[in-house]
Amino acid sequence: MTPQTCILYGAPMDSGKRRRGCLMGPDAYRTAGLAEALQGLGHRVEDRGNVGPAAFTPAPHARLHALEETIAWTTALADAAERGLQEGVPIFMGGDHALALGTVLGAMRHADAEGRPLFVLWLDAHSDFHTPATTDTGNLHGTPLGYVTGRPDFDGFPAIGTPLPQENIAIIGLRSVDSAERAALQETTIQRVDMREIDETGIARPLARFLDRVTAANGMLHVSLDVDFLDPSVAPAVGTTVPGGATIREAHLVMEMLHDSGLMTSLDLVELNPFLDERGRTAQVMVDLAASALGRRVFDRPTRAY
Ligand code: HAR
Ligand code: MN
Ligand code: MN
Ligand code: MN
Repeated sequence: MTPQTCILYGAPMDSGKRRRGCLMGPDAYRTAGLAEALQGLGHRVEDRGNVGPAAFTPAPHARLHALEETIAWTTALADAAERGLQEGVPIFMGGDHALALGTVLGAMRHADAEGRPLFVLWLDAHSDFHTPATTDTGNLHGTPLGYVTGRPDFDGFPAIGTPLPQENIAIIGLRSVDSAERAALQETTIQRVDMREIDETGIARPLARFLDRVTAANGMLHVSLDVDFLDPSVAPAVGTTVPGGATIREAHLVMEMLHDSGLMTSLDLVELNPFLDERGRTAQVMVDLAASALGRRVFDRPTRAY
């Protein structure tokens, strides 16, 4: 296995939705031993501490929750991702999924500078394809894929430059898509893999199809892993549980295939809400999944039993 430089950033962002607790995520990942697990695989690991939002003035908005704070985080996290990618594989310990507004933007800037295309793998029950105008909850964690693909109405957010091409995105694990998102998604070339397809064909086939496209394009690959990709029975610590999610083995297979592909250049671990966890088991599962993406084999000892 090729040793890599893993750069950990805490992103205690909690502004992407109303239910609080994701700000405890970075501490839970540190407590569960993420750095040690990656070090144990032979990687060089640096924990750069926590990122914080750029300066902002809170201004109540009629529909959108914590808009100004979310914009401020987006600015700061885009910078962190862009810098981290220059030095290694940045791993963002979230924080809610709104953090991907920034991390994907930073990855887009980096890929642009490298003259390589960026691909995004979104592992999630949800499509997170809203715009600030279409979200019915006002929770901006439901919007990052809308933002990076250049959908309208992201007023006040950093300009994205050239949008991420739809065909460079795969969403795997879908089972909760709002009607406005569904209508918009149907007009796109985003590869959408729902739980039914996973049940019918297995998870490896659609993932391999996507990874082959990344390889063919010599692309960089940002992976965004939402806790609710997993079934709530194995990953209860998330505010937006949806039954019928990926099993531990399906999730590990995805991570193992990512490692075998050698394609992943950055990673988000998002939506962990330690306030909702049971004796740290969800944090532990997420640490094990991250370790699998970085080379842990299935016959290796898990970080801790769960
Ligand atoms: N679609 C719903 C909404 O907009 C739920 C979004 C949940 N998004 C999270 N989890 N990032 O994926 O509120
Ligand atoms: Mn999400
Ligand atoms: Mn989700
Ligand atoms: Mn393997």
